[in-house]
Amino acid sequence: MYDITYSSEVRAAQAAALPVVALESTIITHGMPYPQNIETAREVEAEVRAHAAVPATIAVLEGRLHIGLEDHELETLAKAQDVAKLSRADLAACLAMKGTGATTVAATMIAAHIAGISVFATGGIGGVHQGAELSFDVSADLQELAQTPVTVVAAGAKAILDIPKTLEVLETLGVPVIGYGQSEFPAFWSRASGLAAPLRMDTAKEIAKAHAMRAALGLPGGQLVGNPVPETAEISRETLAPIIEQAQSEARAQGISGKSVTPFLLARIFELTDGRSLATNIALVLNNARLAAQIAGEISRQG
Ligand code: PSU
Ligand code: MN
Repeated sequence: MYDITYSSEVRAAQAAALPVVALESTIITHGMPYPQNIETAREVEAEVRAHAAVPATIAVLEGRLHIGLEDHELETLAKAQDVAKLSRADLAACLAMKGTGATTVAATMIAAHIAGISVFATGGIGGVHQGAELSFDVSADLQELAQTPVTVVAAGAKAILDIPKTLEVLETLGVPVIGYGQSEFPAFWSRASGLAAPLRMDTAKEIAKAHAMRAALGLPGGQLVGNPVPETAEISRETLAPIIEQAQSEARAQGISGKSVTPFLLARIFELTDGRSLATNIALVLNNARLAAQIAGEISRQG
């Protein structure tokens, strides 16, 4: 029905039952500017390999679902303009119309599950936007965590979101939210959010066991692991608060809505921090790739 292409590396890993980590592509096309996006994508893949797993960056290229990209495909995607941003609602239509698109957390989870991949590393998940009580802007990432059995490693939720409401919705949806190595839920650029993580685990092994336990119980859905950004790369909440405030008021003034909100805010925060937010973003994605590789390794050992 649809065309699926595995990279040579992922195909070999799966044939040998080696651990594989899924990676999203929206962060490449909509989350970071060129050329830092391609440099980061390559570094993240290298980080997964350095921790005994194989990376599978996921995207739709000319109507084919790709599980793992060859380097030239990664490069093409990183340079492309006007690539579609694919969430759950968009994936089938993009394949049907032979389009090209980058997958968000939600669409990457769907594709990872189709490909039999249990663990996925990203930067931050989508969530409940500030002002959602009026705009109804709640990322499809949250619903996806409720229904697709993939463990997602993120540095928490971006401070551009309403983090308390995001945690409430995840609780309602029955999604386990795990603080890794700390009791607080991290806030992407900052280690602290001021909010407790509902669960805490200190090892990849525990996270892998909890992943398997949900399947054993017949529970659908995945887990969200909040892995705090390394201390050396973090930007404090106090520093960021006025910058986020400014970016948000500009978004409101310019009538930015829907899919454009997250990319707009990320780009403005990058400018307003003179690029510092990007350095932090890169550090936290690498940190998440490392932990995801360890979890994937534990899952395959517990097999
Ligand atoms: N994390 C980043 N940069 C990003 C995103 C996450 O560091 O660009 C993307 C992810 O793909 C996530 C999406 O799924 O933003 C959420 O978008 P929305 O709020 O429109 O659902
Ligand atoms: Mn949205």
